[in-house]
Amino acid sequence: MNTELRNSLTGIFLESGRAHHTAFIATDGADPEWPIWYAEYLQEPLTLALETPFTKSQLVYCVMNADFEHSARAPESDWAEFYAGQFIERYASSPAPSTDKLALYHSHTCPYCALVRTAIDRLGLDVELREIFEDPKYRNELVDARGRATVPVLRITSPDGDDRWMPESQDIVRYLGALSSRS
Ligand SMILES: N[C@@H](CCC(=O)N[C@@H](CS)C(=O)NCC(=O)O)C(=O)O
Repeated sequence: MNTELRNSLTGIFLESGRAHHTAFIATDGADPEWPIWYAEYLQEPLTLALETPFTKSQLVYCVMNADFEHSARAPESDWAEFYAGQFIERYASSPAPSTDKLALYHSHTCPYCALVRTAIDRLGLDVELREIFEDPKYRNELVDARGRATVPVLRITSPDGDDRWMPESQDIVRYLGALSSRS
């Protein structure tokens, strides 16, 4: 993975943490509206680093989601490094996309999944569809990897067998759009 970008994002998150602590020194860092503060602070540096025009509301959602994933999946790990990984997974361009294998974990009844399937059809991409209620094996794979069965999730498998699991219909559609415009 792109080490330079990872280090740069980790630095941005660490710096934001320090700035937040300074701003809320009187309450020892306590701030019930912390996602709003971070969204404001991070908008410019993340937009520049990831070349993605983030809105503040998108960042509120993203930092809350990164926080949730950090607590659920890797509470012992360094939060700034974890957030950097999350943002790279979702927003950085991925190398050699045409050699990655794509599989969508989805369900027929989920409207968010329908949005992704429509995008796949429109873009004419080769994505294997894995219905989690038709085949319990797929549901189990998803729960093993992500700790929950929320769909849609795009599984991106690199030629050397490394997996990335991308949740969120909008992120998936954006990612697929970027893939198809590069091919
Ligand atoms: N914000 C998510 C929403 C995904 C979502 O809510 N999926 C529902 C089905 S439509 C689900 O999997 N719910 C069951 C669960 O979370 O375990 C997205 O846009 O992908």
